Amino acid sequence: MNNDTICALATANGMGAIGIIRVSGKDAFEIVSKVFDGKDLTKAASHTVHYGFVFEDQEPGAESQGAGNGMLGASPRPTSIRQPIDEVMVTVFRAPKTFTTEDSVEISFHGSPHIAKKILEVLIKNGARMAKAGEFTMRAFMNGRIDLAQAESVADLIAAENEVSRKVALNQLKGGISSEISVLRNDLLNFTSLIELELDFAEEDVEFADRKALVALIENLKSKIQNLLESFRYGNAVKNGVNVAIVGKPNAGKSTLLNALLKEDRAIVSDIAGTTRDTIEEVLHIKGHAFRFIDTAGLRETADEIERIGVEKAHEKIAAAQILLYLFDQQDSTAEEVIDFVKKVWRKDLKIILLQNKIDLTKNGESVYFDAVKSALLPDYSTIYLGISAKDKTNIEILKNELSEYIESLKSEESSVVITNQRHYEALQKSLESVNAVESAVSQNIHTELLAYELRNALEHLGEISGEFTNDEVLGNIFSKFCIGK
Ligand SMILES: Nc1nc2c(ncn2[C@@H]2O[C@H](COP(=O)(O)OP(=O)(O)OP(=O)(O)O)[C@@H](O)[C@H]2O)c(=O)[nH]1
Ligand SMILES: [Mg+2]
Repeated sequence: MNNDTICALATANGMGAIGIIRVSGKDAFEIVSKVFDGKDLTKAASHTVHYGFVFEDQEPGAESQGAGNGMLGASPRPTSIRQPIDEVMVTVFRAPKTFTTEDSVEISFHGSPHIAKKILEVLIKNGARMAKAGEFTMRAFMNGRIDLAQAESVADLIAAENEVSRKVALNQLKGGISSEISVLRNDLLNFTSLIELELDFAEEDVEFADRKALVALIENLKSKIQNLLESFRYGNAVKNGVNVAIVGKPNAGKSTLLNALLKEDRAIVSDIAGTTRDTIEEVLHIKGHAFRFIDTAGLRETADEIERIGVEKAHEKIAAAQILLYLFDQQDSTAEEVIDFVKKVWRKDLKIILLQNKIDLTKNGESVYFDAVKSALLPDYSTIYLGISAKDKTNIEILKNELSEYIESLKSEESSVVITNQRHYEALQKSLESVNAVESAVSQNIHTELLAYELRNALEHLGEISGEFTNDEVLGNIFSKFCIGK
């Protein structure tokens, strides 16, 4: 990796009180000093801030339309004129205690996109180059300041839109996942070294690695990896939000419920069956978790082509949901219909909440099918049953509590570390597969060479998460998703 000097706007592109341009690389101080009239930055102490102006060199005549340019052939070519671009504060960070571990400078200017563009131009003219997406963070990783999982958490932290995802990303940035994985890897590494030592003494038929202890370690590894894998259901919900599909027959009150949850008239409500055609999605944060509520077309057989497409879409939304709110109205549905529906869409990873709507119309707000439905579905189909009135907003808060409690219940009790990243999840799955392969290699007393091979595989997959084993394609893929300046 080259260590040329890179620059980019670090703040959001747009107007603001202050904008910040980051410069990093071996010539950072020299390049910025060339365009800065304040202190000589090459002599400035680390972590100090300096006031001054950033200048650009303007060609003479650039403003006076070139009048008289070159007329007196004998006179020397006039030198360019320095013009201030903006009044700035410049912060100096000396290697190695910087984000990238390289010499770095941050220029704080008045937050105008035009000024940002001009400052970047003079930096580039003086030897810096525009940073690629994620290049600052990539340098931090390449220079060993953070591992790959931590680098990825920088992106997650910036993207965090609620409390829980912020906390999880921060924990990852502090090295939570990396340290959990490295403990697992180290144990495995010790064994691998012993097994490889056996290979060196192959003729002597010795056993350095205690097979019984290896089996115990494998058991331990398996359960720890499984815990991490399980945490992904929660982690994914934290990072990407939870899809909650609102489904039911036409007129059940789905759109009324969406509006009640959002506390605004988002979807059209009418007593004409088949009002909602397209799906309507809105995100609502409940107790620090993001829920994506999806109102769908009422489920029924229909000759109307557009409505039929809507019903098809509703089925797709059920397939992609983590939580299903099935709304029914006792005037229009039987307990059998509700039970049949649950059995039809049942999946292990789908939480079904049965909502009997319009309890304002039943006697004493009774949940009429509760007993019948519960006894028919338990114990195999675990559901929640709740009577609500979407119109009167009765029990809507209870529903919200049920939703956030369900998400909290996905949290693993075994491990405080939460996997939120699809790449980590896949690496853990591969690790588990190879640990299983090690296990069967040991139990079948397979040749040491093969055992060593399986062990190395497991080590590699575990090492993928922190970036100990990786390739340029994977790195390119990760960092290209960052924005420029990160
Ligand atoms: N009494 C009463 N009426 C309700 C309640 N919820 C909805 N309604 C009425 O039921 C009718 C249908 O409501 P919608 O919210 O449009 O129903 P939907 O399930 O979205 O219907 P489609 O979009 O056609 O599938 C409207 O007249 C609502 O006012 C409720 O809790 N109580
Ligand atoms: Mg509707």
